[in-house]
Amino acid sequence: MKSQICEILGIEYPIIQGGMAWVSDARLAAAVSNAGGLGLIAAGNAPADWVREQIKEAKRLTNKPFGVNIMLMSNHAGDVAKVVAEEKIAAVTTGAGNPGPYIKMWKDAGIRVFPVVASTALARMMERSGADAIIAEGCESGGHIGELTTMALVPQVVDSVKIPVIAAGGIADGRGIAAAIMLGAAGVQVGTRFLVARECPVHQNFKDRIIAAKDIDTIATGKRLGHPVRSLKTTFSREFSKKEYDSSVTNEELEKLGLGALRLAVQEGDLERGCFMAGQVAGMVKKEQTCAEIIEEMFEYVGRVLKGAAKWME
Ligand code: TUI
Repeated sequence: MKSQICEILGIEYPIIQGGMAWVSDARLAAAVSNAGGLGLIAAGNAPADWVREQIKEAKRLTNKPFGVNIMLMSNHAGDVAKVVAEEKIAAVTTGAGNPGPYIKMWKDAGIRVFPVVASTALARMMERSGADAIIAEGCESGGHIGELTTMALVPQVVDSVKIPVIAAGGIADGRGIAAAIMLGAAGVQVGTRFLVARECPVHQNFKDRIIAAKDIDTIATGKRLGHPVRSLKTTFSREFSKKEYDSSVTNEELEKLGLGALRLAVQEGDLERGCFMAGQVAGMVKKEQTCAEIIEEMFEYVGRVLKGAAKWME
């Protein structure tokens, strides 16, 4: 299956691995790229030196294109932006902000730029700033989320820009990819399913929780702080949610509660105090597989679904 995204990036399948802070390192990124997708190292809140090391490690582990995801709320975002330009990686994706000020520097370095947006306004602004494609991310996603669902957002972004659109949020199997194509997307971004990839370095408790999750087992918290985050329902997220509706708890106290909770989930597997960011499709993710198995299974199914779609026109 070829799309404009495959041509732009020189990859085999139009699938980008979601940039997951604390999770997506060189090992996961290289495994996804070696399997024919675009793997990403997530910079998250990490300092620029860590990102440089991971890029060098990924270059050792794969000769296929890979990228870096930059979380723009990070204090290190500016330094990381420079490092990726110096290292001349294939692509940059950005999240949780407006990457406008960095786009020219990345384009001058020959890097493809794919901003993640949650609205048509930012999508249009990014196209004007020189983005190569837009990742339209619905609120089914894990982690930091916008307001609209993938079903509502993707076709509206497709109608707003001329560059290719990649659908993100709520996609875990071939049916999701086929649906994204029907909405006008040229590719997909997948996070949650890669969380349980064999090559994914998260704590086993994190994988076990994803595999055990049911449809209604995620919750969005942090709306009051202006940055809603979707994670699995756990002691931490239930407690956070309760405090969010308690007017005697200050915003500072809430912010403090959230600090470090993602690292505790990813590295320590802390079931009490960890924040296990995951998308609504966690309930569809049933087993640990290699990145190659995940990608091949997803695209084999897309072919079958799309061929079967013609029956509706008989
Ligand atoms: O960025 C993400 N997902 C993330 S980032 C992250 S790390 C984090 N940890 C704690 C609190 C907050 C974040 C975990 N998950 N997805 C991409 C995404 N970007 N979704 C929505 C947006 C977005 C939202 C508003 C992009 C731009 C935007 O507008 C900014 C502006 O200035 O207009």
